Amino acid sequence: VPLEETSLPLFFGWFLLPGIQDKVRCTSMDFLKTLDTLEAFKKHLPDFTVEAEKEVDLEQYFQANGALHCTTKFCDYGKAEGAKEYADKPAIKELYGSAFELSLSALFVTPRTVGARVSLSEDQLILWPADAEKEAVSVVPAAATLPAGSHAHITLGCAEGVEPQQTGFDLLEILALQQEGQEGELVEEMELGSLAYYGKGRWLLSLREPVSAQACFSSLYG
Ligand code: 2AM
Repeated sequence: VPLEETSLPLFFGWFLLPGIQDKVRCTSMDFLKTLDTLEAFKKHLPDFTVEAEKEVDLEQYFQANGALHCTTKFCDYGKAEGAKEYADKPAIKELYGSAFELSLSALFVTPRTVGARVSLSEDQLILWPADAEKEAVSVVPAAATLPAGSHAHITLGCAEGVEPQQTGFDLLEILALQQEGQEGELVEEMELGSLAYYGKGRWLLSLREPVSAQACFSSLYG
């Protein structure tokens, strides 16, 4: 393979620093541990999994994958559309290796993924690809009408056989429902925040106190 084809990373993104990774994993585990004991969750279990009679241990159900990060641009070593244009942007080069504070504003769970919503600041949106939401349109049509940055997330775990890419689609689906005016069914005020149900096994916990996560803007060659 010629060098010019391998000089771009698998993806660019914000990588959470080790201490905060542990904290976010613990928060997510606490949430999963509580969620699967709630009567409301048990009531909607058939929406969550086809094996209706069984209980679900959510901590076992999802598999963690690698260092926690928020992908900005998936480059696939240069094969992804717009990869080179993104890597060549002055802001990307300037801010490469810089520290940021990401704001994690919600946790969500679906039968496929568990993730954290990242609410990007103006400064952080500079690193966000202009077409990030539009790229998801084939999977989530309403994504085209969502504000820039809506897709920003951290994958915390995937069900067996599910690709991490799914996490962002699951988030966009929930945000699209909210934009249509569906508030979700408020299920419970939890210690961490308010829990709402959006049907089809989709749960969103809006954090009372957003988690502030230190992260380094960098890339992974994988
Ligand atoms: P994620 O950002 O939702 O977690 C390496 O596979 C990383 O790139 C993962 O973090 C993954 O999903 C993301 N990723 C994989 N394929 C992708 C794609 N086609 N588009 C956008 N992101 C992708």
